[in-house]
Amino acid sequence: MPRRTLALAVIGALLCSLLAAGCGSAPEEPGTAQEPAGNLPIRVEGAWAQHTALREGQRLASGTNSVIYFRLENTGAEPDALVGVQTDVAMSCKLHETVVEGEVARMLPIDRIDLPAGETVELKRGGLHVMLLGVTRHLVPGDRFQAVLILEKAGEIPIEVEVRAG
Ligand SMILES: [Cu+2]
Repeated sequence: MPRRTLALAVIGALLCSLLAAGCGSAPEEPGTAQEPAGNLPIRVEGAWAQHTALREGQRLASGTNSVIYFRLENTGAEPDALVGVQTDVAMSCKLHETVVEGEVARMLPIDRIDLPAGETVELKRGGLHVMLLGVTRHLVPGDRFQAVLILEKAGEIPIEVEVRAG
């Protein structure tokens, strides 16, 4: 690749990662996050994230990703859907599902996770999950961080996520 083309490609990649930074504005309200205001029909349980620290003192590689899992219960009479997630521990968050084709598991981006009325949907390993792309700090087992779930009808639900080793 000629040098000029290479430089443009690098600039393009930087711009893309800047534009993808949709995740950085989650409100930081320690101690107040777990109780949703009002009587929201959506309950969030067991939120945890995969740790990033593989070895003590290891530096966080750029482009490190992680995952958040939780259960969502829709106790209401109306269907709802998870349409987005925000947190400041990652450059961006995407909803993914894991699809197994033969021996190969692949992750596919999805627009929404439907929550039928009266049902519980579990995000778990090998299935639906929230992908944290470009983690901005080490996630150490025992840490907690804030995230905001964005529901189509219920709106924003702040949650606290516990970091676990897996
Ligand atoms: Cu994924």
